[in-house]
Amino acid sequence: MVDVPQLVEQARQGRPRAVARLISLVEGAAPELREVMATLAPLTGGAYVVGLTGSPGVGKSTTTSALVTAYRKVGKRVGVLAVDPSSPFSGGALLGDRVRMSEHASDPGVYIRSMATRGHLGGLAWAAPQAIRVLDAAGCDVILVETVGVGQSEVEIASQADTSVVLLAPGMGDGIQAAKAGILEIGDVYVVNKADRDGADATARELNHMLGLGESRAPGDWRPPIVKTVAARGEGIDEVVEALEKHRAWMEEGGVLARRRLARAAREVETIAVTALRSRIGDLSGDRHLDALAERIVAGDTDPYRAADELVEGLTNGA
Ligand SMILES: Nc1nc2c(ncn2[C@@H]2O[C@H](COP(=O)(O)OP(=O)(O)OP(=O)(O)O)[C@@H](O)[C@H]2O)c(=O)[nH]1
Ligand SMILES: [Mg+2]
Repeated sequence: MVDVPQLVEQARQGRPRAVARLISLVEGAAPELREVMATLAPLTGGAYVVGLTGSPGVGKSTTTSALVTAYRKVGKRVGVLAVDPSSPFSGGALLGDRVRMSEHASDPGVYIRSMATRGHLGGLAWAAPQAIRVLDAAGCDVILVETVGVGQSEVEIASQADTSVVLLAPGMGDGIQAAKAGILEIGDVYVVNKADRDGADATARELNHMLGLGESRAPGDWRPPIVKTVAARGEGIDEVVEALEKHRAWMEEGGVLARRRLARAAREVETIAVTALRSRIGDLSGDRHLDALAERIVAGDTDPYRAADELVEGLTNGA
């Protein structure tokens, strides 16, 4: 038996093993998951969640690590969640990340966790947001969420963040790749990393053009800044922090932060409900009620839409 309230209390005191245990309960969809989430609920909402996305090798982990250093300097507690939506394994692509973050491994003010989100339990789309809740309740002031890979899942995870950072690097045809993947539009802050290489200015210009950043905006609208960095040497990182703080202040002033968090909560409920429904429907193969509906469809007595309505109603009423 897991003593959830005790575990949560220890996590709040900053004990890394308690935080790790809680995230494992979440990730494994343990029977205690509901009690964990219920216990955490009143303790969340204090953390600022920053998502970092971009093509493989662009420098997300290096930038994340440098941001951790910057936030630690001003005494913030930092959580790092590296999410790999394409892999059923924790580790793998994320192993390199651990190496790059190793300088923070012994810092009790930093909590680092990798998470694979594919492979079981309906894609675990719901798991990353719940892991963020654990870090939030554990008292992290800032949570940095790095997503490996490019694609829809990345956009999905970015939507869990208060502020999304999109990273590019010169000479990778990156702008076009990112545009194709649909991640170009989601940035609140853009980082052109590896500015020590040729072409950083050109990449920044191209980005500026593609996003129409030079065009005029309505007063009060957010104009996403483009920051050039050499994350490997920590250059430009203070400017990234400054851009993040500006975006956060802008969101707080205009009520955008509250609206984003409402939308996020709504999506969380939706994802959990859909996952639950899907798993109940999956449990139905060979079910008599479903078989009977199928027979009625084949016989022309009902249509698949009416049958689906009946099925869903039956499932939710039986809850
Ligand atoms: N020249 C140069 N190399 C950098 C810079 N930042 C990171 N790198 C190198 O780029 C490589 C990839 O960096 P990572 O931080 O692992 O990139 P990532 O985006 O996290 O990679 P994945 O997690 O595999 O998608 C590493 O070898 C880094 O040392 C930089 O500013 N300049
Ligand atoms: Mg990485």
